[in-house]
Amino acid sequence: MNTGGDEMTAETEYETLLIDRDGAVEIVTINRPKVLNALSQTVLRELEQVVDAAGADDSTRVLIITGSGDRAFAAGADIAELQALESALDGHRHSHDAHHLLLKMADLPKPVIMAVNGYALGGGCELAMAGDIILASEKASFGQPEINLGIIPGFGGTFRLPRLVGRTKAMEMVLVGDRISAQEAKELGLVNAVVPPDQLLDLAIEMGKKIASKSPAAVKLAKRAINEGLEIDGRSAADLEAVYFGIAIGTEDRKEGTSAFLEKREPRFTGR
Ligand code: CO8
Repeated sequence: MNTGGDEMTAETEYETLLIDRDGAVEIVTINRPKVLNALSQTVLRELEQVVDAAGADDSTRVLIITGSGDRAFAAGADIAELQALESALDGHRHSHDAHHLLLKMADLPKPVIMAVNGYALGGGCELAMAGDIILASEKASFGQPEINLGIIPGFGGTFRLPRLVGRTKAMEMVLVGDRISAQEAKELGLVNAVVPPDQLLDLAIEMGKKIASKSPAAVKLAKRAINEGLEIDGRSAADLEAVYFGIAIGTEDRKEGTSAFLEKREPRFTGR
């Protein structure tokens, strides 16, 4: 792995996740390769812990989420756990709790880059779509195969997917349940870039470091403006953008960024 010269350091231990760090970029690997990194309740709970910790830690500026092994990012919710669910109420709670994690990720004032290294199916595809940037290996594939199990997507597939690829393709993916290739996902606007498998993490880290070098305040405001702006009408989004633009103008980082440009030097952003 190209670590850009910085030492990778191991951090807190989780049962289902591996954590590494490259400078201000934290790399989270879902580590259940025997079941293609299926998203058990433990995985979801631990991901939430990671997001909480990243939110509270100034030294983390970008999160990368990927899957262990060379086959899967995540092949969906853990089907053994789904099979054990007993009632509609159980199912509702399961989905509701999972949404809580993805909404936290959206609210995290730091970007999340999804490095999709293989199957991203069902909940795995939905987890990927909750990322701010989605990078895929040429071996990756995406799909919402829940229909084959007699259920529907419960982790954002019925509303994030149509917003990303349009109603027409989303309807097909959710009703037919077939997988699409990484290249097709790129053509649909579902992923930002497709690269050979051995370049995926390097690209994610390189992009993460580039973002980490910007003003954290501006990064946070930009992420919020885009996410919140997508959920409201255009006129309200323009108002919201003006508010966030004003906040950005009020930061020390704005003074530093504009001065550095005019003085023809690199900016030194502090997040204030
Ligand atoms: N859950 C549990 N175990 C799984 C899962 C899964 N989602 N996917 C694969 N596995 C296991 C298999 O059972 C198998 O275990 P074992 O070796 O013990 O038999 C192992 O992983 C390897 O899998 P396969 O032998 O099936 O590997 P193949 O190469 O033949 O096939 C596939 C790979 C195509 C990815 C295939 O495994 C597959 O179709 N997996 C299921 C995909 C799927 O249906 N995903 C959607 C699940 S439902 C969902 O995600 C709902 C989300 C909303 C819920 C909200 C709360 C979280």
